[in-house]
Amino acid sequence: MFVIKLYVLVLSALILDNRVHTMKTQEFFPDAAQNLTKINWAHAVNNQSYLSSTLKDAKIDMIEADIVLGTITGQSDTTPIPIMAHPPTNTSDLSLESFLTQVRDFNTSESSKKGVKLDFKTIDVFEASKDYVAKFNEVDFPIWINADILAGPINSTVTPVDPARFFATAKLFVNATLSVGWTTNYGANMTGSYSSDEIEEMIETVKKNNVSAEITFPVRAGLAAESVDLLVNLTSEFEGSTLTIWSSEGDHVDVDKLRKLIKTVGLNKTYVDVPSDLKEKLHLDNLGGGAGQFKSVSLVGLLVSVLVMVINLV
Ligand SMILES: *[C@@H]1O[C@H](CO)[C@@H](O)[C@H](O)[C@H]1NC(C)=O
Ligand SMILES: *[C@@H]1O[C@H](CO)[C@@H](O)[C@H](O)[C@H]1NC(C)=O
Ligand SMILES: *[C@@H]1O[C@H](CO)[C@@H](O)[C@H](O)[C@H]1NC(C)=O
Ligand SMILES: *[C@@H]1O[C@H](CO)[C@@H](O)[C@H](O)[C@H]1NC(C)=O
Ligand SMILES: *[C@@H]1O[C@H](CO)[C@@H](O)[C@H](O)[C@H]1NC(C)=O
Ligand SMILES: *[C@@H]1O[C@H](CO)[C@@H](O)[C@H](O)[C@H]1NC(C)=O
Ligand SMILES: *[C@@H]1O[C@H](CO)[C@@H](O)[C@H](O)[C@H]1NC(C)=O
Ligand SMILES: *[C@@H]1O[C@H](CO)[C@@H](O)[C@H](O)[C@H]1NC(C)=O
Ligand SMILES: *[C@@H]1O[C@H](CO)[C@@H](O)[C@H](O)[C@H]1NC(C)=O
Ligand SMILES: CC(=O)N[C@H]1CO[C@H](CO)[C@@H](O)[C@@H]1O
Repeated sequence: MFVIKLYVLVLSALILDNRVHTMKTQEFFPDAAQNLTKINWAHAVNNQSYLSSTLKDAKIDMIEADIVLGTITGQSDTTPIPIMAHPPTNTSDLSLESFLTQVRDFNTSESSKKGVKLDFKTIDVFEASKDYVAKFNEVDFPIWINADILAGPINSTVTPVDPARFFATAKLFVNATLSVGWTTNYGANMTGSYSSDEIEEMIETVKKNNVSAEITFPVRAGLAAESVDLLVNLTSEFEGSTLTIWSSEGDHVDVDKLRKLIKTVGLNKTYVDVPSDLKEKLHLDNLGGGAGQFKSVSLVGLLVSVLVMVINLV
């Protein structure tokens, strides 16, 4: 019995070792590769009950969660470890290690599949987490590593994650998606936009750090809607980069302008992680013509009809 167990262990270690590692999001969700807005998100999955229900929810594709240094509720150990929580909370019933283990086990045993976006709130917790994440970077599901590395609108006073230290540690995760954004100060009764200085600073920071991993820029819906030209320029600076539009519950958002942003940047370059009422208002099923992919579809259609006409004539 023991020998068999040992054999199975060694064998699975060998198989794991030869595995092709962490998958790109578009390869993992091929049905959404040309329309990233099809990917459905669960946001702030920072406790065990929400993680359990999210894993059971077949509609969810990507799980977004926040990580801070803190302690596990009910445990006497007071040494801070990476836990799932949003500041100022620093206790949770879920550690990062347990969170990742559960998503990995789910991906191994279920026919459905999910990726994760890990929002590291400080450079200290990211550096303390790298060994846990490295373990799971060897497994076939998308891992996004998010941090707000620059101060952003509107004059946000939240301390950003140090960009140089962030990219130095992130270099370990060549197959992860790096999600790098700005701290924000925004809400219900506010209007504002990203400034050209803020966009320039991001372009310079990413270039300076020789990033080779895939990049997505998380942008807050209400601010992004007022920054269409700047954000189009930002994504065009980095080949293969995408936007991830997110929003807090209740944020003021100009829906028409946000639709224009998604249409201009393209459905194949825009993830949409916003509350469901806002996603419905966007009417993504009816973005209207003008996006490149619609043009190429109709061009093909035109060619086919011309061909059919020619064949009919002959
Ligand atoms: C990244 O992916 C490539 C190709 O799938 C694989 O060979 C490599 O080992 C992976 N690297 C890491 C650090 O996971
Ligand atoms: C778990 O997280 C969800 C979403 O953030 C929240 O609505 C819920 O109240 C949390 N549950 C507990 C027990 O903290
Ligand atoms: C959690 O926050 C409280 C209140 O700010 C603080 O007293 C405590 O030291 C923090 N615990 C950890 C582990 O950071
Ligand atoms: C943000 O800061 C700039 C420069 O200090 C200032 O001109 C601007 O009025 C501030 N904006 C808001 C909304 O406070
Ligand atoms: C926004 O404005 C409305 C109406 O003026 C008010 O009732 C609400 O409390 C305000 N919300 C915030 C977050 O300031
Ligand atoms: C980026 O690459 C350049 C040129 O190879 C090098 O001089 C620079 O030190 C690198 N920067 C970082 C942060 O690795
Ligand atoms: C976008 O980039 C183009 C070409 O580099 C430039 O002419 C234009 O001013 C930029 N637009 C904005 C809003 O920064
Ligand atoms: C893109 O996905 C959205 C769902 O988010 C859907 O409503 C829309 O019809 C899709 N558009 C295209 C062109 O596939
Ligand atoms: C997105 O779609 C446009 C229009 O069809 C195409 O030109 C572009 O190459 C596509 N980009 C990606 C990353 O697939
Ligand atoms: C590690 C692992 O087995 N990952 C799996 C996650 O789920 C997808 C879909 O079932 C599989 O293709 C992966 O191999």
